[in-house]
Parts: sequence; structure tokens; C-alpha cells
Amino acid sequence: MESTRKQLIELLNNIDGHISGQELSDQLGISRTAVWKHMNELKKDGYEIEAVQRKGYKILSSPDKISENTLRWGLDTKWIGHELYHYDQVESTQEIVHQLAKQGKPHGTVVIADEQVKGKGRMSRNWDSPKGKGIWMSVLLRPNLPPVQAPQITLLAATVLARMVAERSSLVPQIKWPNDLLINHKKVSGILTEMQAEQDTIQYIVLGMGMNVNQEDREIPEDIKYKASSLQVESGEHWNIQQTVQHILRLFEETYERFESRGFASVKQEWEHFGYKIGEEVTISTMRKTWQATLIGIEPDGALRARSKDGEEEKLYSAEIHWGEGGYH
Ligand code: BTX
Repeated sequence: MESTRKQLIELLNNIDGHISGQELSDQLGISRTAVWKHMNELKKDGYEIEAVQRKGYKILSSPDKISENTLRWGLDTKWIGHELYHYDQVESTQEIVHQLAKQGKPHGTVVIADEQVKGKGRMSRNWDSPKGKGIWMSVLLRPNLPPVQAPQITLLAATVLARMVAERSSLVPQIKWPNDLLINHKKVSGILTEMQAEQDTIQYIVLGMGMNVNQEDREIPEDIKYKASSLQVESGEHWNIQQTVQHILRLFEETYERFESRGFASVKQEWEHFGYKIGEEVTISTMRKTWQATLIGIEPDGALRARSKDGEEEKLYSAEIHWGEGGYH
């Protein structure tokens, strides 16, 4: 049943014009009545379908409201999202994935919610996650890596989000070290990586990705407006959340597999391609000093490499960077 529906959606999506009931019935090996029933089910799930006499059916728009079913349909991944849980409202998708990890759920399990009432940022900060406006999603990963390499997964995730935005729009995404996604200097996405590790092995990672998608300007909280934005505000267009999530999952799987087979170099290169102010001069402060430096790139351990005016290079792990024009910290 579910696979027929999946094939039906694929057929409808792959055709430019209309496709007749007869053709659908032939291709799917089901009766025309069954095709008609499936169409009604799709409409109930929020698909807008046009039926024209003698021409057939055409999908006008896919549902905006995501569900486990709509997210699974057409998701042609090998392992990510095969276990997928969608909730209308949660405190935080991170906590749910931690529980699922302890129950032994597999690598690639995804939890996504329409709304988070206690969305978490890094260092116990809050992450605003309004209903139906963004992607609030956590992925369970069981990488075969030593804990010191965990930051590479965060950097990888940032490149995936940046590439998704670049592939779906003409926006220019940039990654601000370590893992904020900026568009026009404003944060549209944040990543929170939590790790459960034992001595020298990672037990699991909960990778949380938050992305502001369809908030309108007035829906961005006043106190963060100067530094936060959404894909809709920046592009002037409404984004289909279901397709955007699927795009992220596909790219994530592909990038992760490349990372597994070829190592960190390809992630590093892509990160630096999107890197915010890489090659530019910024002011850096640590406990000891404040100095001007040019940002060069990232290191395999997640550090940021900077070169001071006298040519000395330094690896930064937790420095305060004054990003200058348009930036914030
Ligand atoms: P962060 O600590 O870098 O960012 C949090 C800071 O960003 C806040 O202190 C606030 O100033 C600002 N902020 C809060 N909400 C937003 C927002 N929606 N857009 C832009 N700026 C904001 C980044 O932490 C990591 C965020 C991860 C969120 C995901 S969502 C799925 C998963 N579940 C969960 O609870 N967290 C992760």
C-alpha cells in the first residue's frame, strides 16, 4: 500500500504535464478505482491535485504540513530516515533521540517536530522553534570515530545545510565558525551536537539541526532580529518544508558516506568554500590578548586557524571573534 503510494507520487512528480488514470493504473498494476482512491487519500494528506478530463492528473502542490508519511514518500536514502519519528510538539527533539539511542535505535534515526517548546542551543541557550515555521530535527549517529573527531560531524552538517540552501535558491549561505549558517550576515540555522562517549569510542551522537524556514519578518523575536533571519525572509519565497527536509537528508547521507570513505579533507574543503570571512581579517580576543588576524580555515579537530600580521599561525578553539561589519558574536 505504502509503496504503491510512493510510486504514484513519483510518477506524478516525474511528469511535466498530466498523466491519465489509465496510464497510472497500467504502470502501478492496480485498478482505476484504486488509483482514484489513492488520489483521494493524497488530497486528504494535503496534496493539491488537479484532475482534467481526458488528460488526467497532476500534482499542483505537496502538503506543507509534514508527517511521517509525507517525509518518507520519495525519500530514496539508504539509511538516514528509515526510522523516522514526527511529532507536532516536543520539548526538544534532542531529548527524544537520546532516549531512542538508549533503546538501541539505529544509525540514521531521525526525529522531527513542528514545534519545540524547550528548543536547546549550545551552552544551555534557548533555540526559538515556532510551530510549522522551521526544521527542528535531530539525527542519531553511531560513527566509528574517536571522540576527538566528533567536531567533524558538526562541520559536515553545516556544509550540508549550506549546500542545500545553495542548491535550492540563489541565496549565498555562509558558515560562521564553528557552525552557524548565515545568510546576508544573519543566522538562519544552528547546529547542536551532543555526544555520548566512552574513553576512546563514541557511543552515539545526537546531531540537532535547527533551521528557520518560513518565519516572516514580524515572526522573528525582537531580541534576536538584528542577528537572526529565515529562508523566507531572505529569499522572499515560501519554502516547502517536506522537500527541504528530504533534500537535507539526501545530501547528509551522501556527504557522510564520502566522509567515511575519503576522510575529512572533502568536508574541510567544502566548509572553507562556504566559510564566513575565511581569507578576511577579524579581531580575535582570548583571555590573554586581543589581536588582528586573517582567518585561514579549519583543522581536523574543528579548530579555526588564523594568521596574525607577523605571520604567526594559531589554532583557535574557544576565542571570541569580533566579526566586524554586519556580524555579531
Ligand atoms: P547557539 O547557542 O549557537 O544559538 C542560540 C542563540 O541564538 C540564542 O542564544 C539566541 O541568541 C539565538 N537564537 C535563538 N533562537 C534562534 C533562532 N531560531 N534563529 C536564530 N537565532 C536564534 C545553536 O545554538 C544550536 C541550535 C540547535 C537547534 C536544534 S533544533 C533541533 C534540535 N533540538 C533542540 O532542542 N536543539 C536542536
